[in-house]
Amino acid sequence: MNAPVPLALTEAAVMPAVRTTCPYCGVGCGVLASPDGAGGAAVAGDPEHPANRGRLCSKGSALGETLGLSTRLLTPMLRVDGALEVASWDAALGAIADAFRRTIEAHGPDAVAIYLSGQLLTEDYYAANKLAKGFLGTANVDTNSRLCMASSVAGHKRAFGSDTVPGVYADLDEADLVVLTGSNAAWCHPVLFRRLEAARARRGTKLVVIDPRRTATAEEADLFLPVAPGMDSVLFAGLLVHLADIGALDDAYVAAHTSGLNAALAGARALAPDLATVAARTGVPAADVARFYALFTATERTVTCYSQGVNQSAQGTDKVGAIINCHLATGRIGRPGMGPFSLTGQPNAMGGREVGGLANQLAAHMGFSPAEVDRVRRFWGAPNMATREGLKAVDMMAAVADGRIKALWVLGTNPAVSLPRADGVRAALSRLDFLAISDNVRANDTLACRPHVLLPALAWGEKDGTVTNSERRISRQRAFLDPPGEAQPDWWAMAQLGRRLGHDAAFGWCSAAEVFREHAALSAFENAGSRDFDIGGLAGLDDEAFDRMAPQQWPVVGPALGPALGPVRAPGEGGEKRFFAEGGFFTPDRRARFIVPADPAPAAGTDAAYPLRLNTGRIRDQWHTMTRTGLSPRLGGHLPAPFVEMHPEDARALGIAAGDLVRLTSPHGTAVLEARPGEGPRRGEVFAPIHWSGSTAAEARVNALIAGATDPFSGQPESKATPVRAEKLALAYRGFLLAREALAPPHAAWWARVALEGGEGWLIADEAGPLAWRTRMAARFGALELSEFLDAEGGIYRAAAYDGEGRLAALLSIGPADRAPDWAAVKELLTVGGLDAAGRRAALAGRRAGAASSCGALVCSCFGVPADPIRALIASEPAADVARIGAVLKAGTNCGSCVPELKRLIASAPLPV
Ligand SMILES: Nc1nc2c(c(=O)[nH]1)N[C@H]1C(S)=C(S)[C@@H](COP(=O)(O)OP(=O)(O)OC[C@H]3O[C@@H](n4cnc5c(=O)[nH]c(N)nc54)[C@H](O)[C@@H]3O)O[C@H]1N2
Ligand SMILES: Nc1nc2c(c(=O)[nH]1)N[C@H]1C(S)=C(S)[C@@H](COP(=O)(O)OP(=O)(O)OC[C@H]3O[C@@H](n4cnc5c(=O)[nH]c(N)nc54)[C@H](O)[C@@H]3O)O[C@H]1N2
Ligand code: SF4
Ligand SMILES: [Mo]
Repeated sequence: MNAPVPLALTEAAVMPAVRTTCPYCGVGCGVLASPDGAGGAAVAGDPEHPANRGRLCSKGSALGETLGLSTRLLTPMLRVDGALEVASWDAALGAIADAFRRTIEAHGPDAVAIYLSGQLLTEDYYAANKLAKGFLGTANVDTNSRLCMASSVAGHKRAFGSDTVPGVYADLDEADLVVLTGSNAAWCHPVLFRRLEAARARRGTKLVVIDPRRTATAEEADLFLPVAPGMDSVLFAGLLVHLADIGALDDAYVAAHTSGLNAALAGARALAPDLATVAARTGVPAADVARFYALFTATERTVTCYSQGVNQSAQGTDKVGAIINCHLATGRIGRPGMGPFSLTGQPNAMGGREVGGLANQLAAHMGFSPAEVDRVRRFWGAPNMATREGLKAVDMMAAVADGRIKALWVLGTNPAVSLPRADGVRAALSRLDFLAISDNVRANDTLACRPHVLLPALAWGEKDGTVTNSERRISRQRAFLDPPGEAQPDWWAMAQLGRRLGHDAAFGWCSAAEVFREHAALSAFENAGSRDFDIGGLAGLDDEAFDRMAPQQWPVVGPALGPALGPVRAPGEGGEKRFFAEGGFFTPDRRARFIVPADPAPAAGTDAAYPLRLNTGRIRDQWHTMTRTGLSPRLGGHLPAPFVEMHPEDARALGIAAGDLVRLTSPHGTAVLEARPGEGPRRGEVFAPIHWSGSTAAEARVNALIAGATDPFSGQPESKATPVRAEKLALAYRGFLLAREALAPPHAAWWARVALEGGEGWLIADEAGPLAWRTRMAARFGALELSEFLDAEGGIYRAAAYDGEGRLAALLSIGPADRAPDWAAVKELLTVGGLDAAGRRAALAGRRAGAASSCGALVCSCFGVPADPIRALIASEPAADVARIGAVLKAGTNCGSCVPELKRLIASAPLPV
C-alpha cells in the first residue's frame, strides 16, 4: 500500500497521486505521481515536501516521459555459449552464488567485489553491504559515490570526526552571503538554486561563485571568481590568513570547540602569504579576491556550498578542509544561515554513506576499528566480518584489470562510461571471470562488457524504500506502477543471494520496511550519542507507519516515534536540525580539527603535446549516461549533440569554428565532439559534458580521456583537470537521419543520437558522400517507398522513405560539412500522419510544409519554447524582462531552470537604436 494523496493536480490526473521522491539529484524533491493506468503517470512537485515545496526542475518535470518499458530489462539473463539467454531468477541467482562461492574458495573473499550506486535505495545499499562485509567477508564494496562525494566524506571526517553535513537548506533562506564553489547549482541543483534566488530577491543575499568556467550559475553571481583549476585551497587558505590578520576570528568558539588552529594558520600562510600570491596562483584579479575576503569577513550569515569542482580533484579533501577551516575559525557553523555545505549529487548519495556503501566505511557511520567491527559483527550475527577497508573504485578497477578481483557484481551504475580510463575499464570488465549486472535497461556500455548474468531491477516508480538528500532528510520513494516483467527490487536480489549462501536468518526480510527497521536499529545500537547518524527513533515503525512516513531529517533519536507519524511540517515552521553550533564534534576529544592543506597542483601538467586542460561536468537537461533523460525529446532539445566548449581565442588559434567536429586526445584515449566556442572557459581550458556514451554517440565518452589520479585521503579521481590536445576533425559530409522506428546506429564515421517526438534522430558526419549514402539508404529502406534528391556535384543527397500509410518512416539529408543541413526544421515530420505531394516535396527539401523553418535551440524545456520567439519578443519589446517573457511565452515560469538563459538572451539583445 502506498500513501495515496487525494489531490486532483492536473487535468490528466485520474488516479490518486502517490507521494514519492525525484530519482535525480540530491536536492531530493518531493513528487506527486498520478498514474494514468496505462503504465505512465503525470508528475508534479509535492507542495508539502520541505525540499522543494511544489517546484520541480526540467528533469523532474519530464519524469513522465521516461517511464516507458521500451528500453527496459524485464527478465534475468544468463550467458550460455557466449550469448545471453532469458533465464529464471532461480538460475540467475544460482549462477551468482556458484561463482561467488567458487571464487572465494579458490582465491579468498577479496577476489569478489560489489560496485554500487547512489541511485540505489538505502535498503538496497544496506543489503549489499551486509552481505559483503558481514557474510562474504570482503570490504570490496564501493560505489559511484567514490567519483562523487568521497572527498566531502573524507573532509568531514578529518575535520569533524564524522561524515556530518552540519547545515540545512533553510540556511540558504537565512544567509546574507552564499558562496558557491565548484558548483553549477543553476543546472545541477536547480530547485535549490531557485530557492536561493527567491531568498536573494527577498533579502538581498549576496552570491559569490568560484569556478574556472563562467557557468549559468556564475552569470547570476554578484561576484564571480574564475579560479585556476585546483586552486581553491589557496583561495580559502588566503581567506583564513585574512580573517586572522584582521582579527575576525571567533576566539571563543575556536578555544572551546576546536584544535589545531595555529598549525593550520602557519600552513595557510605558507600557501597564501598575501593577496598578491593568492591572485597569482588562482588567476583571480587581486581586487576581486579582496572583495570576496571583505564580503566573507563582514557577513556573519555565510554559507559556503560546494560540489564536484571541489570533490573531483587530486586535492579534493584538502579543498574541503580549507573551506571548513574558515567556517570553524569564525564559529559560523550549525547556526541559521551559516556553515559549510556539501551539495550531494545523486538522490541517495547520503543514504549510501549512512549504510557504509564506501569500501572504507563499515555501516551506520562506523569504520573499521576493532571495536566497531566487533559491534557490527554482534549486531548482524556475522560469521565472516571484513576487518579492514576494501578497495576504492579506481583501485577496484585496477584489481579487476590485473586479475586480483575475479567476480564482480555491478548494480545501478554504468562504470564503462563514468570511471576514468573508461576504455581500460571496458576492456577489464569484459575479461572478468564472472560479471553480474543489475540494471533497469537492457543496453548500456557496461551491459556490453560480456556479463555472465543480468538481473532486472525495479526502476523509479516501481521500487519502494528510502533516499536521503543533501540536508540529511530521509524521504520515501513509493511505487505507483506495477512491477513490469520479472523485475525485482535490488535488496531482494541481495537477500536471495544471502540465503543461497546459507544465511537464511540474516537475509530473511520480506519487505523494504523490514530492511529499513534493521538499518535504523543498527544506527542506534550502542550509540548513546557517540555517532552522529542515529535514526533509532524510526526503528520501531510498523509497515503502515513506514508507508506513511513523512520526510525526516536525521538524527531521529529513539525511541520516541512521534515525529515520524506527524504531519509534514509546513514550510517556514522550522524544526530543522543542525550540528555543531555548540561544538560536540565526533572526534575523541569532541573538538573539531583544523587541517593544513598541502600545496595544491593538478595531478598532471599541460605541455606541448597536451596543451589544454579538460574540465568535465553536467548540462542542464541530461542525467549522467542518459539511460533515462535520453528518452525524453523535450530534454534532448536543449543541447542535442555532445560538445566541447572552448575559449574563442583557443578555437581561433586551432582553426576551429562553431559546430566543427573536434578530436580531443589525451594519453589515455580520444573523443570527438562538436565545438562550441564561448566565453565560458578560461583560456587554455576546455569543457565537455559527461553524458554521451557508446550507446548515444560514436566517440564521445569523455572518461576515455581521463587519467583518474586520485586524492590521497578520499581516493576520489580527478575528473576535471586532464591535459588534452584538440584538433579539428575535417569530415567532408554532415547531415542527419530521422526515423520513426528505433534503428541501429547509422554507418557513419561520427554520429550522435537524439530523442525525438515520434522517433529518433541521428546527427552524422562522414567521409563518404552522396553515392555511398544512396546505397546505404537503399539497403536499409529499399523495402519502403523511397523518394530521393541527388546533386552529386554539389555533394547533396536527400532521401525520404514512406510507409504503407504514406507517413514519413525515415528522412536522410547529407551535404558538404560547411553547409550541414538543419534537422530541427523537419523533426516534427515524425509526428504527423501521411504527407501529401506538397508535404513530400517540402520534406525532401528539408522543410516542413506550412511551418516556419528552424526556430533555434530549445530554451525552456518545460513549455518547449525555443530561442527565436524569445528573441522576437525582446526585439519588439526592448523593456521585456524575465517576468514579461514568462507572461507572454510561459518560458521560465515552471521550474525556472532556464531563467539564466532568458537573462542571457535579454542581455545579448541588440540595443534599440
Ligand atoms: N542536470 C544534471 N544535474 C545533476 C546531475 C546530472 O547528471 N545532470 N548529476 C547530479 C550529480 S550525481 C552530481 S555529483 C551533481 C554535480 O553538481 P556540480 O558539481 O554542480 O556539477 P559539475 O558540472 O560536475 O561541476 C561543477 C563545476 O565545477 C567546476 N570546476 C571544475 N574544476 C574546478 C575547480 O578546480 N575549482 C572550482 N571551484 N570549480 C571547478 C566546473 O567548471 C563545473 O562548473 O549534479 C547532480 N545534478
Ligand atoms: N569525467 C567525469 N566523470 C564522472 C563525473 C564527472 O563529473 N566527470 N561525475 C561522476 C559522478 S559525480 C557520478 S555520480 C557518476 C555517475 O555515473 P553512473 O552512475 O555510471 O551513471 P548513470 O547513468 O546514472 O548509471 C546508472 C545506471 O543504473 C541504472 N539504474 C538506475 N536506477 C537503478 C536501480 O534502482 N537499480 C539498478 N539495479 N539499476 C538502476 C541505470 O539504468 C543506469 O544504467 O559519474 C562520475 N563520472
Ligand atoms: S532539483 Fe530537479 S533533478 Fe533535483 S531532485 Fe529536484 S526535480 Fe529532481
Ligand atoms: Mo555524482
